[in-house]
Parts: sequence; structure tokens; C-alpha cells
Amino acid sequence: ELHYPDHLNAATALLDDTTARLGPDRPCLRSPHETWTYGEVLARANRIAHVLTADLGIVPGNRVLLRGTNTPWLAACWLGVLKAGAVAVTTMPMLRRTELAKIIDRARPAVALCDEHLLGELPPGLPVVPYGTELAERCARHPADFADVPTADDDVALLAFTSGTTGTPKATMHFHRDLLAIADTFSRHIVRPRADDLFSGTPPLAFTFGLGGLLVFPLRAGAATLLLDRATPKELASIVAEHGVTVLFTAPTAYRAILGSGDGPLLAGVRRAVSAGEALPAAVAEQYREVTGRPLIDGIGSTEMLHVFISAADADARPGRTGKAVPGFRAAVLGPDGRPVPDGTPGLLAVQGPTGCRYLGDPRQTGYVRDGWNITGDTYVREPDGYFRFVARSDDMIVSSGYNIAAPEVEEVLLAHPDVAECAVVGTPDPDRGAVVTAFVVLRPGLTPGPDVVHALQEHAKAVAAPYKYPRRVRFLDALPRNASGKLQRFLLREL
Ligand code: 3SK
Repeated sequence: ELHYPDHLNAATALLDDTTARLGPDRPCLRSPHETWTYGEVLARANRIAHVLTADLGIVPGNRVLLRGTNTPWLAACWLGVLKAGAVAVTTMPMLRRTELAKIIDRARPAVALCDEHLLGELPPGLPVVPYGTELAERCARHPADFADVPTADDDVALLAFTSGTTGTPKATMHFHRDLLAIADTFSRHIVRPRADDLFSGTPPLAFTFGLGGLLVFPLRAGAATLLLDRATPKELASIVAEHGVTVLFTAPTAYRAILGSGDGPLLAGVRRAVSAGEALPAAVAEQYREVTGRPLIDGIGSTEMLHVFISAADADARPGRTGKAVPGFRAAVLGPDGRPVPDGTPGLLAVQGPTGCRYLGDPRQTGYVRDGWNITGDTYVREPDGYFRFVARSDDMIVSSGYNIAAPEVEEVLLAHPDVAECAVVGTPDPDRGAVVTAFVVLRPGLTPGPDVVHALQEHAKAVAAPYKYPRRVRFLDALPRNASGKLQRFLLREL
């Protein structure tokens, strides 16, 4: 069992304590062009905490929206927010104005720290400090030390948004102690990092898979992390080889693309490669082991649980199975009555552990927590040997190239186009992306389907929502399949 002091600030534990333990000169945050040592990151995060408190009037418990791609600045801002006792509200850098407006409406941040190149989509009305030049200038006016706010271990440190199945974003609340718990369970027992490791990978810090894997885990271990503001699988493979990355976090689609293009040998120096965000095909796990000589570490986690809770590494890994409950967590497969089903029977994957779901503004935790179990949206089977095997996503969430896309949200976007009478969106299998967003559209009377209409709908979706959500496949129907009571039969669309 994990024990943390009653007064705990995760940023103090991750940054100040690690710096005191290992010295200020070790590399901490890197980009392909620069390296900030632990001492430099500490000074920068402290100065940011001063800017927040002294210049912007932030007090403990205030929320601070963060918007940016993965860079040392974004990581330092996240640490500065926690040091000030405030709550980090992380947002995906691709989000557009209407999506950000929904998040701002839910989270009510007092201020935003935003990459100076991404200011355009921020809705008006929220005070913003651009980071890059302006924040650096403000930082220069403040001292390099700061007395971190002595938050309680169960004070909220992070609001992480998940789009849910309805497309209405829900905020999951995570405590200071939760941030350490993910490092002291999954990272400590399965990833097993060392202080001389260099972490890197692609998940945004706004996705808790990336926040844990690319910031919390390396800092807890005293290691360095190479943050990439963008990287195709090809670029990722060359960066890994060029910079000597030893711990890699990315989605199965990226591993598949790297292996498929013949770049797998560039990953030979990676000691620990973690795959999560979507189901890992057994063939990819097997090919990875053949090409690199090491097994991939598969895992399933959720934004609600903060990070990975089922996984396996090394000799414990079994291709085609996600793994076993991570030490510190309990997992079960439940039937419709909420009781565990016999091994070998599909049911809802449920988990308990040191982290757990608390939705902002939903004291009843509707739908997610039942009898102390956090019910994930996935259908799983527990095999008699205790390993868990993924069967299917139980809801309408489409997982495409590691992105979670809520079908109803894309439908809403398409329905706003004047040519669309009706539409339904599903995920259809795709060898490269796992699934692609596929829209079935009924056009308004008198309109004729064709490539120009497809193009217009795709451009409309890209302009209104984050571009990764646009329907890559568009098909036209005369009517959507509905049952006698008028309910849409999505399963029929998946078979078309
Ligand atoms: O999707 C996952 O498996 C995952 C893993 C770690 C953290 C968050 C998520 C959603």
C-alpha cells in the first residue's frame, strides 16, 4: 500500500526533492534543440509560480488552463501551476475555439498560460499570458526560489478532460497524491526506469498517458525527457536513434507504422517501450520482439484512473493479452448485475486502486463508479491464468490512431452543415489507424452525392472541430437504419 504525507505538493516531490537528491546539473527537460537541467527547470517553475501568484493574483485552488504542444515550457508551466497550489487544466493543442469554450465553461479557469503560437483559437474573455517571450520576460523579474504551497495530499492538482460518449467534455479530478501514485505503481513496477534513462514519445501532455509517461515518470526517477512538439512515426524513429532514447511511450499505430516502414531497427536502443491508448494487435507485439529483441510493454489505462492499471512486461508479457492488474490495483470483469463473471466470459472491465474516478460537478459519479468499482468502457475477458484480454470498446467512442473521438460530437458537427439532413458516425476498421471515423450521411432533398460534397463536409469538420476528428470516410445513404421505435441501429452501419 502507498503512504504519502498529509501535506504533499506533487511538484515539490517531483522536482525539488529529485533535484535535492540527485543534484541540479542532471538533464531534465529536453527538446530536440535544447536541454534544461533539473536546476534550470526548478528555477523556471519557481519563477512561473511567482508570476502566477504575484502578477496574476492566483491563489490556491484557482484553475489555470494550459494550452500548448509538448515542449519544456509547457512542462515548466504545469509544474509552476502545481507549486502555486493551483489546479492545472490541460487541453489538447489541436482543440478549436468551440471545443475550448466548452472546457472553459466547465473548468472556469482564472487564467490561461498559452503557447504564443496557439493564441488564435482561445475564446475572448479569459486573461492569457502567452509563454515564450512574454512569460520569459515576466519570469526574469522574479526570484528563482519559491516556497511551494503546502497542499493537502487530496487537494486537486489536475483537471483532465475526457470527451465521454456524448461529446460533452467531462473533467476528471486528480489529487496531488494520485500523480505520485501512478509513478509508484505502473512506472515503478512495470516500466522500472533508471536515473540515466531518456524518455520520449508522442502522446500530448494533455492526455494523461503522455503526462505520466513523458513528465511524471521521468521526474520521479530523476531521468530526462525529450519532449516533441510533433513527430510522425518516421520522425519519431529517427529521433529515438539520434538522441539515444531509452524509454518510449506511443500508441500501437505508431509502433505498427515504424515496423511496417522498416524503421524498427532504429528502436534497438530502447530499453522499455510502452504501448497504450488503444488495443495492441498481437502481430505488432510479436514483430516488435522479433525486430528489437525486446518485448513491448502493453497497457490499458483511462483518463478516469489517470494512467495504466493493467499491464505486463518482460517475461510476463503475452502477445494478445493486455496483462494483469498492476501492483496496487485490482481488476475484474463484471456482468450486467455488477458481479464478476466466470473466467473466459466477456464483461465490463472494472478496476479499483489508489487512483480513481471523480468527475467535476458530478457527486454521484454517474455511470462510472459502481460499488467501489471504476467501470471502464471496455469489454474484456479474464483468462484462467489471470491475464486480461481486450474484446471491444463498449461505447460509441472511436479510437483512431490513439485519439479518442466521440461519434456524437462528429455527428453534431456534420449536422451543422447546410447540405446534411441526417447523419450517423461510427468507427470502421482500418489497418493503419485501428479505426477511422466514418460518416453515413443523408443529404437534403435535391442534392447529389459526389466527391465535391465529401470534400466540403470534410473541410467543414476540420474547420469546426480539431482536425483529427474529421470523417476520413464519408458514405451516402437514402435513409439511416432505424428500429421500429426510431432508434438508430449503429451496428448495421458498421456492417455496411
Ligand atoms: O487509453 C489508455 O489506455 C490510457 C492509458 C494511460 C492513460 C490514459 C489512458 C486513456
